[in-house]
Amino acid sequence: MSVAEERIQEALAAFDFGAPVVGALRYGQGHINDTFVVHTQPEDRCCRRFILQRMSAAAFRHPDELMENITGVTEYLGREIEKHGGDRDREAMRVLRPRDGDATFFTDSAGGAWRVYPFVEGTICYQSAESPELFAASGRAFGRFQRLLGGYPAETLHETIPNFHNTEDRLAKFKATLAADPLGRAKNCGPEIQFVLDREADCSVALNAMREGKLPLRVTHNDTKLNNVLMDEATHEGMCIIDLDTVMPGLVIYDFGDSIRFGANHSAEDEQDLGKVNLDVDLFAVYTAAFLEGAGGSLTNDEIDYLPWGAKLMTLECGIRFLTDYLDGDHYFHISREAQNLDRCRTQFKLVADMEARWDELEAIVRQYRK
Ligand code: ADP
Ligand code: GN1
Ligand code: MG
Repeated sequence: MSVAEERIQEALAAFDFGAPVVGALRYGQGHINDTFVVHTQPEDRCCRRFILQRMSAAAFRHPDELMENITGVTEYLGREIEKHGGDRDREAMRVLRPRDGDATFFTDSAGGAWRVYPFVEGTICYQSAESPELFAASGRAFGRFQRLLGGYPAETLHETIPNFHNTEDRLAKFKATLAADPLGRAKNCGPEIQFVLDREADCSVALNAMREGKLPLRVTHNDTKLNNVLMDEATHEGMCIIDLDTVMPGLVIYDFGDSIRFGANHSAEDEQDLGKVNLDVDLFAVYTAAFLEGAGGSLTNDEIDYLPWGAKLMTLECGIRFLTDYLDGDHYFHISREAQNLDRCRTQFKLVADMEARWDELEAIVRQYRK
């Protein structure tokens, strides 16, 4: 997905970076937004960097509502962090507003919505859990994030992507796309389609538990991949949670589960050799301990019991979303090669199969933390 140079220049001109801009380069490995790092050169200091992002129009229909959520959440987090004696500028993001008016983002002449954050320096963004300690640090950070937002007025949050983790709805959208099969790609993925159809009942498990009152709605991040937490370069502790586009009311098992999906294995999300894609149960155990520590005892026993379901459902759901996007022509997740979304779907389903095979072990791990 290329972003025209003129649009980038237009966006750069809309913000006051406090010093001349010397360049803007594509940055990061996010699947959704178009991200650039902006280098500036102040006269008397060394280079300062910013993150410039064009928010995905395919994912987010209402950038104004999205940015209202993000300014509300970052300001709230900033106050909580200061209250606890933390460093507000490194532990929470800030939004840099455009120079004119009081908007929190800039709309270019083609309708693209752009925002800017100061770059959180002295941090590393990892794409895979290089050590159990690192994965644990991300778990503590996401658990703490959940706890810090415990008092946030959830009713003021907009639903930036309706039904984001409504797995029943994801299944229905998959079936509709499969029925239309707009590009005739269904013939390439018979086993993957069957894998989903065989797990139709699973798609309702968390939602049923919520409807029965077992799992409460909380303010959750909903996209807790390892590359959405910046780690302190010196201590390797989780420093700053980023990618707040999907902070919305949700179930805590979603945040736990999405981290397991992405991090409790040793392969890339789009690995083509499925022999390399295996659930690491030890990493599952490490993350469970760390997330619950970060969350500070705030989870109920029911929530703890459903943690393995969070892992399985986030992984199944993500695989369903990749498969749907593949069938639909790759409009949602950025791709850099043909059939990448099908490869991503296959890794997710391999992990789901592993979770099913080792279900008793996962349940035994979480059971230790019941109160
Ligand atoms: P996407 O929704 O496309 O994943 P993200 O908001 O996660 O977009 O940003 C993509 C990448 O940009 C991140 O994985 C991270 O490497 C980097 N990034 C985003 N915000 C910051 C920031 N404030 N400071 C440093 N790096 C950042
Ligand atoms: C997207 O934005 P990013 O790259 O952190 C997606 C997640 C998926 C993930 C799969 C807003 O996350 O839901 O789980 O890709 N984010 C959105 O890697 O759809
Ligand atoms: Mg991201």
